[in-house]
Amino acid sequence: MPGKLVNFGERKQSWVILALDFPKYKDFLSETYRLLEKLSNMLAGVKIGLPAFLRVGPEEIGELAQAFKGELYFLADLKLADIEDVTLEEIMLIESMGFDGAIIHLFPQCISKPPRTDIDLYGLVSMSCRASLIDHHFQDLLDYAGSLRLTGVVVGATKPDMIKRARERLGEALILSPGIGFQGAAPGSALKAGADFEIVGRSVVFSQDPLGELSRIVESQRVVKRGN
Ligand code: BMP
Repeated sequence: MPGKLVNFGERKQSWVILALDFPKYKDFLSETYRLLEKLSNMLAGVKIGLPAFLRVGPEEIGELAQAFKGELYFLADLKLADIEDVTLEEIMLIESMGFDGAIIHLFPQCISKPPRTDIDLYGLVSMSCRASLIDHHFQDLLDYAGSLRLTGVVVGATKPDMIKRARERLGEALILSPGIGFQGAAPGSALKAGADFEIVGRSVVFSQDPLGELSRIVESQRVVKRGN
């Protein structure tokens, strides 16, 4: 399982995870199927956020994940930041829905040992927004992520120095970086700083030409990859 996301990236030559958050459409689910069919050749994965989850519900999200199995990596971003037993229950339910991975927030530090699960876990250790309280404890959070032996971490693309520090501290762990496009970070910039995947939402989803916009982002990534 840990290599699954990496394999999708290599196969598609795209290191984009599309963030699906905003239930902008009247019929979010059927629009999402159409969008993913159009974009799937150029996406490594899809991140399902809480608004989308609340809009369509777990059953239909599970069906969406099943429909694109083998084509896209499905990552659940349900802002998990609870006591250990509750978080473990949430992870188990996310796994049973067919997701390949889940993001957990590490700042509560409630998880006492590496969670036993077959899905990949990514610990959020810094955010793309200000989040200065979290950043104040960045090194501790990196150490904590290391001790939990997670698949990877989430670090904002708007903070390239922190991506570099995460890479130094965590070696081979995957680094996922949101904040590309709409939040100001340039496509490819997080990869350049040492991230493995860039999470992109609104700049593609809200574009008049999502395929064109995604193609431009992927091309920037390929340029960075060729330079590495
Ligand atoms: P957008 O490209 O539309 O800004 O979306 C970014 C996505 O990444 C959203 O789903 C958001 O919840 C997520 N995200 C983020 O932007 N910053 C973080 O620090 C952590 C996130 O999960």
